[in-house]
Amino acid sequence: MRSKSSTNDRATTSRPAPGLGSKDEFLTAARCLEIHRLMVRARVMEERLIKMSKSGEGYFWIGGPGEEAFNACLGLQIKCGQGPAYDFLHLHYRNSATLLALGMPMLECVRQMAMARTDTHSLGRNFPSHFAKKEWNVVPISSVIGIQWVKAPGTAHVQKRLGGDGITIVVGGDAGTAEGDFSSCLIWSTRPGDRLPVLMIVMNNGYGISTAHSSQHSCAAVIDRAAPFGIPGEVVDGNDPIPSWFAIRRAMQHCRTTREPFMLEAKVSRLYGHSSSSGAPRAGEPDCIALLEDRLLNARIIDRPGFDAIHAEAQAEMDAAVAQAVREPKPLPEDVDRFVYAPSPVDQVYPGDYTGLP
Ligand SMILES: Cc1ncc(C[n+]2csc(CCOP(=O)(O)OP(=O)(O)O)c2C)c(N)n1
Repeated sequence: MRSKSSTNDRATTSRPAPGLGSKDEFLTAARCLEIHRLMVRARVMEERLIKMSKSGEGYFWIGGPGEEAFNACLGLQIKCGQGPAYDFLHLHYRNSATLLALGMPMLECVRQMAMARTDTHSLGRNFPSHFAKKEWNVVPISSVIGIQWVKAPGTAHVQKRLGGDGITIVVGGDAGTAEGDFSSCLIWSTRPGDRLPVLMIVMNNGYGISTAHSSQHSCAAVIDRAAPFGIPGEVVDGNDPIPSWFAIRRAMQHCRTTREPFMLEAKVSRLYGHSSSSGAPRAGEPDCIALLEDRLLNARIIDRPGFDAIHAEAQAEMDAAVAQAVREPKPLPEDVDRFVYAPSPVDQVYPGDYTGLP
């Protein structure tokens, strides 16, 4: 683990500290509060989504409580836009804080949970937090784990060929790295003469559903598996936004400037179990929001009423989003295969046969 942030955030005078962290890795108070607010919005949203899955306003929940610190820092540093000049995002189903950091309103996430036809990510037909957003290069998130790893070298290849500093960011859980797709990513990102600007991020929460990481992987860290390919890596405490911010910054900088891959492994908590299928009970793991709030209070950057206002604001946004999304229309039968297959010239040759095979 490279760095622990902060050494001594506690203000020694009655004046607020200018920020959190150490001399080498320091975030201003304004940046800390921006990250904190995003983390709170993501948490409030996810906790309500869990309730929706239990109340019949939705049917299944999976999401990112416990990954907010790292994911908010990731979203704030992405070069966001459409096309290869911008970063491509091959995310997983625990990245809601990243999307909020990019500017997504909660309503978009709630519409997917409520299976509303207004859901722009999947027309109300996919699981929650399975985002797809062309304008931000968010490649559709699949519930088939691992496949993002094998798609990532494709967008990175285009980015390398066209020039510019756009990079490809691929995110997955630790258990998913046991899939062959992860190895394919390592191999295709490091072909001789064609190494690619892929930032590989492994969110290590210690489990794949109920399989403990220690029972599956024989190496000490997932990044050790990148070393034989010459891919540098770093393990970071993903529950702490300060080292996370700087590890992401270094990793992005490496990929942007060298046009080569890098691997980051973030150690995070899984605060509500795997999904609603395991009941989504609260786990007794470290909570990144509580940890950050303690430090912000100690540094006198904000007081308790300040936190209350931030939580209330997030709650109000979520209440309004739920009230709206549950009233909106559901998909129609004819929506079932809309946007599933892109039109192609073969359609005219073999009308009605999507495979294009004779
Ligand atoms: C190809 C495939 N195999 C199995 C599953 C079932 N499955 C869904 S999530 C999951 C565990 C994923 O664990 P990890 O990659 O560590 O991510 P986490 O959910 O812990 O964030 C499994 C096995 C699946 N969706 N797709």
